[in-house]
Amino acid sequence: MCADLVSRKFPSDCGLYVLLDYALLSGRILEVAEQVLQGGADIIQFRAKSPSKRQYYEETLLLLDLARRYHAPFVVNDHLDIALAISADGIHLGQNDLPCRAARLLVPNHTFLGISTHSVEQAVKAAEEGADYIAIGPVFPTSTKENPDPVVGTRGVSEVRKRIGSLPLIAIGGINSGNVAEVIRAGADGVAVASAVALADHPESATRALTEEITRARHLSA
Ligand code: 3NM
Repeated sequence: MCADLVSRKFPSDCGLYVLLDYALLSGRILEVAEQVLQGGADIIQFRAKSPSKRQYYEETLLLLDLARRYHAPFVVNDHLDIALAISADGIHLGQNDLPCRAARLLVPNHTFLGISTHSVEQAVKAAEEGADYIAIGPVFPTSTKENPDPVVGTRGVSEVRKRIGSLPLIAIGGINSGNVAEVIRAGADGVAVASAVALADHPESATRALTEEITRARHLSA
């Protein structure tokens, strides 16, 4: 266990982290972003694999402005240059992006750096290389990510929790209001969701239902 690995900047009380996925939401991103912020999402991230960098940048500016109005941290996925250019609150990188150690040299102190991991080994490495939070997944099967890694289950969440001390741990992949409690009980500080809100008839109510479940599960595990 690495008890000294404590994040300096990531909001450690983050329960619900919403991924605004371009492919799921195309054309509705701003509308749904506002609904999830009204529903109590703690953090929003813009995730887009297809648009050009310029398009990503333009969308990002609009989302940043919205997030600022709700005082919610805004995270850029993959594009470190865009995160720096717009002074995003955080940058999130995957296993095929710039390694954590290299990104750490470029990311300013006031910007938090999150890393997607899919095994205990990757999570420990990211923690040792200076990640401010770790995302572990997929916890359950997901259709949102192309070619997802094998599911790690709630057991994977517990194993990572034991190895990274108090560094914030965000679980991701197939999480919804029906299974979020077991993920929190397994040791995640919070969860990241895409389809559970993007595909809901009422994204705001779906967000609220998730945050309520997270609060309940935290009280029961305390
Ligand atoms: N990353 P949903 S799973 C973007 O395992 C992403 O790192 C994952 O979407 C990982 O909540 C995933 O719809 C998809 O399952 C999350």
